[in-house]
Amino acid sequence: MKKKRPEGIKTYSEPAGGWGALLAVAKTLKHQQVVAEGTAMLLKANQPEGFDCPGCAWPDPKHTSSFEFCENGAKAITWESTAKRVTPEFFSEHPVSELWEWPDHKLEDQGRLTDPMIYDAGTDRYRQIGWDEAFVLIGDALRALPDPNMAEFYTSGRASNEAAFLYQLFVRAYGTNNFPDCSNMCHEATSVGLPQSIGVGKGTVTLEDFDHADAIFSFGHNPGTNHPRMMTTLHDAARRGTPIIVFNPLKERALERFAAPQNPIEMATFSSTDIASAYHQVRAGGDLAVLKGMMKSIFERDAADIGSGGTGVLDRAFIAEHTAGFDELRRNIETTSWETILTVSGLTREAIESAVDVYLKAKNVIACYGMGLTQHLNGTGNVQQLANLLLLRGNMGRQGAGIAPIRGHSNVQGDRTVGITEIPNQALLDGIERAFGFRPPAAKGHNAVETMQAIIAGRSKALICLGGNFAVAMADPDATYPAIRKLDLAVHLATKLNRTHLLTAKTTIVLPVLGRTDIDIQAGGPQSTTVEDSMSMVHASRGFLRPPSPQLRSEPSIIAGIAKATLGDRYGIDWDGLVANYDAIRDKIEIVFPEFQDFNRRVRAKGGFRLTVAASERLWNTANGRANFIVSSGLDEDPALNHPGALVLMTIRSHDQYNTTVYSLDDRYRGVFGRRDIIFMNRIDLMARGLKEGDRVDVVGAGNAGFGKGNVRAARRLTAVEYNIPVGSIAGYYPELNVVVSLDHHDRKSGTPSYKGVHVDVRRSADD
Ligand SMILES: Nc1nc2c(c(=O)[nH]1)N[C@H]1C(S)=C(S)[C@@H](COP(=O)(O)OP(=O)(O)OC[C@H]3O[C@@H](n4cnc5c(=O)[nH]c(N)nc54)[C@H](O)[C@@H]3O)O[C@H]1N2
Ligand SMILES: Nc1nc2c(c(=O)[nH]1)N[C@H]1C(S)=C(S)[C@@H](COP(=O)(O)OP(=O)(O)OC[C@H]3O[C@@H](n4cnc5c(=O)[nH]c(N)nc54)[C@H](O)[C@@H]3O)O[C@H]1N2
Ligand SMILES: [Mo]
Repeated sequence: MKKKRPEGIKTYSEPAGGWGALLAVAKTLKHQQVVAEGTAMLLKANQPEGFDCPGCAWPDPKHTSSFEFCENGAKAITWESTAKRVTPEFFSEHPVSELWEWPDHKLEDQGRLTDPMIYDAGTDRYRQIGWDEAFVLIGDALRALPDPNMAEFYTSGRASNEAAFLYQLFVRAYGTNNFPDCSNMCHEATSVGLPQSIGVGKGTVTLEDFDHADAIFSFGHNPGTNHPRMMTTLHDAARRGTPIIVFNPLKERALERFAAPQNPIEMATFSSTDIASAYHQVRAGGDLAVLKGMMKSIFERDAADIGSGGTGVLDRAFIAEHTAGFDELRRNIETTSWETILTVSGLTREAIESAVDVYLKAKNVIACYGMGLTQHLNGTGNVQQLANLLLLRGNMGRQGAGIAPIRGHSNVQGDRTVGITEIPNQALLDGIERAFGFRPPAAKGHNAVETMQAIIAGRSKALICLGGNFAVAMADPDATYPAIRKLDLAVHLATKLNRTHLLTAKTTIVLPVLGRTDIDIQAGGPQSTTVEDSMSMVHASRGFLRPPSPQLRSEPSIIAGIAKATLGDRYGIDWDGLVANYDAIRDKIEIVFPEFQDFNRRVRAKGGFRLTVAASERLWNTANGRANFIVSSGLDEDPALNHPGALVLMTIRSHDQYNTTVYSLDDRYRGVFGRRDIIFMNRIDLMARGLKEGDRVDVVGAGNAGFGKGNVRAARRLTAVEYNIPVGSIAGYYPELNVVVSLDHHDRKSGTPSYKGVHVDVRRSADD
């Protein structure tokens, strides 16, 4: 007998991509009432002469000018180029307390912000304000703080290099390094882990390297949804017969099979290509065990080979010439038992050995990874163990081999490159002094978690956000929301309305910005901005849609306005001159960061240019000048060791969302339609709790004190969905589940919140 499934839950058996994707784009275009130009815009995306898609940070294939179809890129673009508007009239009709009750999806779906607005507590409404008046209020409030370190300056990774560079210049001239950043919640484990391992916090491969890889390993990322243009690369590799080994608790459809919308045969015949040659459903948080297991097997095979007269399976010449720490690593791996490795990973010995077979057979290996590795208590350790695995066979700094962190926001990597960091190094401080003649503060500032802690403690009194939806993206809203409401000043540069804007402080100002798709005209004429993708390629981007309102200003010009109102002519920085023509900003970037040498000329070349990544040339900018094998002790993410009986919750993205932006309530590939209030669980975990699919449940956070000790962190009345997921792991949607994540549940080394390793229990809802 066929079981009745909960409402909106189906089994989706189509491949990813294909006709389903084309249909989804058509729907989005209609829903957003995209202006006619918007459709033409889609055709320009990721073209050498076009603009950079705000959807993700995957690079564009060089030298091609054919339109690369991407369903979620299309959604990102149409979402921005919508014909819907949020006007002063909208705000006068809806008090903030009413808007607060709206779902996140509905808030953003109202369209583009058209005017600068200030919150009026008397009427509980936002009302229009002039730009200059807004700048003066912000400047006065910032100058009124007794210490610049009492202000926090958040950046979300859509900001261009030019905007981010001006922003960090302003903030450092103001006097602080408080730079919380979306990257702190994302690839911070990469930014902290890889510099220690290989001397650079970025990936070492280029797009071309994928053509030369003999095997591709994929850990914890979902490209069919989050980096759809990567599917072209994986699809090509799979068709060439390159093994693709996936480690992911969920069977993500695009990693199983994919129909390329630009492949006429697959489209006409409804066929598809298998992507993963082996798919290992590791337990959430089990990657450290997998990686240690693979290395353990490699050491065992190496010893056996040498024992029988061979030369071993390691790249000994590379290890001797380029690395340090090999013996310590081997000792650490030898002390880790197979029993622990298998329990924590949830995989069989055969599965791990089969992955090692592929790894050792391949001359050149690329390892890709995403949030499944970084957003864990041991995120930095995970990243470093992956680097160790590659270094054992010299899979770093040669063609067809290397490490590929798959970045999030389209310019999150670039923002970091041009100075958004709470820990400025000597070179950055010297560079700013060289370019602008002042010495910026050197003291470490706040990252995202530290920012929220300072706001909660009342130590910080102002928050300025260059984009994003900071409060919703962070953990523990029960603690952060009331704290943000106590600030003196909250300022948001934004394209669309979101919940963080509704957390009103003493003075709250929302400033509408031009998006990536909009034409940006300054005193010196139409401007382009630049971005850096996941593979360190820097290229120009120019929007060409008419802006949604004549009131909108560009991010650089707004930052300059705030800077002038705050700093006057401190240090003699010519803010107007910088904004008149962004070439002037790029000239300064080049002085501060010599790797941008000849920036304005090189960025005008077709396809842009690649920033040097020393590790790609086997130059190791580490303290000891070598690539380091780094030990990560224990397998301490085993939930049983921390909270007996706990389940491990991973908070993930649906197919129809962009971070906190929810395009629709569907998650097609996972068979979820019209809802997000669900939790994916294994049948065994359901049965163990006397539950079945369709039951209403509460997900209760374990916190630090363990369960039941006055802990009220919970997401209530979710519907349990029986799903193909390892026993002990459960999954639900970000950001709704951030209520169960505690703020101090983060990677000890990088501060990355452990969004994929939340210790929870699931209980039947009380009133059910
Ligand atoms: N359309 C769209 N594109 C996006 C985004 C978006 O929200 N929507 N967000 C952008 C941003 S900022 C980012 S950072 C990236 C995010 O891109 P991804 O890194 O793909 O992020 P997630 O969807 O959060 O999770 C990735 C995968 O990790 C798996 N996973 C969870 N826990 C574990 C684990 O412990 N081990 C392993 N091996 N796997 C695990 C999940 O099953 C899921 O498949 O995408 C960017 N691009
Ligand atoms: N539980 C859980 N939490 C997570 C994650 C997770 O996997 N699980 N992922 C984390 C990750 S990887 C990230 S990167 C963060 C994301 O955190 P954020 O980057 O802060 O969040 P977004 O949802 O991308 O921000 C959306 C808002 O950005 C604004 N915006 C869009 N385009 C522009 C633009 O061009 N300019 C400006 N100024 N504003 C713009 C719009 O107003 C929109 O409402 O969330 C993190 N939080
Ligand atoms: Mo991200």
